[in-house]
Amino acid sequence: MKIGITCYPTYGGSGVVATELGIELAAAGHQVHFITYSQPFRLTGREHGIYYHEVPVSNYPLFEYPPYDLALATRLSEVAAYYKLDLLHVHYAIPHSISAYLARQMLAERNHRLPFVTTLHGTDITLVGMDHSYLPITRFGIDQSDGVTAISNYLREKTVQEFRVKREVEVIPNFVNCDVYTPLSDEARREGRAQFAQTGEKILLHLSNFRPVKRAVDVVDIFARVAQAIPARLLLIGDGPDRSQAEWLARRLKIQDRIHFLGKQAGVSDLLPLADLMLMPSELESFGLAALESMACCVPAIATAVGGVPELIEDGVNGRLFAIGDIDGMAQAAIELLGDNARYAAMAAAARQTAQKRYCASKIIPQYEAYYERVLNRGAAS
Ligand code: GMT
Repeated sequence: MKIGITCYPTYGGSGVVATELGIELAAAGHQVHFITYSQPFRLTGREHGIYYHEVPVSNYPLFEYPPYDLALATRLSEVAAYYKLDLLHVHYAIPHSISAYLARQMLAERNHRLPFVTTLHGTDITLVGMDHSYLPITRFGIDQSDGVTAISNYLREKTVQEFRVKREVEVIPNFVNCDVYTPLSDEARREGRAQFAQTGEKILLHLSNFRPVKRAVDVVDIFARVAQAIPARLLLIGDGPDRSQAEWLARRLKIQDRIHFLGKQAGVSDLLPLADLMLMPSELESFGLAALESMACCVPAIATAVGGVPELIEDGVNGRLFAIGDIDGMAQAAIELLGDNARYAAMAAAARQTAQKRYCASKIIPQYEAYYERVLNRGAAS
C-alpha cells in the first residue's frame, strides 16, 4: 500500500506513535509518506520506504493566524495525487481530520479516491475536543473519516459517550518495538548507569512533555521522599511548560544535585533500560505510552489509575497504581519495591511480559494493516 501519514511531528505521544507506525509499515514493505510541518523527530530521514514532505505555511502579513490546516489540506492533496496514495492516516483529530476531509473532497473533484483514517490519541478528545468551540468540528471530522481508531477502550468509550459520533470507533492499542525497547546486558546497563548514579544508588525516571497534565512537579515531590529513604537519582527526560517549576522545586528541596534534567532526547530506548522505576503520576493518560516503553525495557511504572492506564498496568502485578496526587502513596510504594529484590524482579519481568504478549509491534501492526484493507474494501464496495 501507499500510505500518507500526518501527525504532530515534534515531541508528544501521538507523533511518536505515528512515526513508529510509519517505520514499522515501511519495514513491512509499504510505501510511507509523512506529510507534516517538520520532520518527525524519531526519523533520521534515510529510512528505506519512507518519504518526507514538508508543509510550507505562508506567513503573508495579512494572516495574523497563518492557516496551517488549509496549507496541510493542499499539501495532502498534492502528495496523494503525485504519489498515487491509497490511503491517508491522520493522528490527532484536530485539525488533521478536517484537513484530510478537505483533501479528500478536492481530489474527488478529479476522480481520485482518497479515504482517510483518523486515530484519536487523547487530548484531542479529552481536552481540546471538548472545549465547546472545537467540539462540533471534532465530531464532524470523526464522522467524516472513513475509519476511526482509538488507542484504548477508555478513549473509545469517552469518544462515543461525549461526542455521540456516528462513525464506529475501533480500538487498536499503542505498541512498542520489543526488539528496540528491551533490557540491556548487565555490562551495558552498568556502564550506562555509571553516567548518572554511583554503584548502589537506585535510578527513577520520568519521561514526558512536561505539560501540566503530566504533573511533573509531583515527580520531584515523590523523588524527594524516596531520596530521603534510600540513595537514589532521578532522570527527567523531556521539556515543556512545567519544567521550570520542577527545577525550582528541586532547588527548594535541595535535591537538585540528585536530579538529571536531560531535556528532549531523540532516542529514549537507550535511556529507559538504565532505570529501576518509571514515575507517571499524570492527571490523565488515555494510554500512557511512556510507561509501555519502559515496561518493555523491564522497568515497571508507578502511575496514577487514570484513563486507559489500568488497561496497561495491573496494580501489584506489573506496576503500581495510585490516586492522582497521592505523593506519599507513590513514594512509599517506590521505597518498598526498591527494597524488596524478589518482588521487584517479579514485577519487572511481568512488565516486560505484558509488553511482549499484548503490545509488541509485531502484534499491533497487522491490526492496522487489516483495518486499512477493510476501509479500502468498504469504500470500493460503495
Ligand atoms: O499527552 C501527551 O503526551 C501528548 C499526547 C499526544 O497526543 O501527543 O498523548 C496522548 O497520546 C499518547 C500516544 O497515543 C498517549 O500515550 C497519551 O496517554 C495521550 N495523553 C493523554 O491522554 C493526556
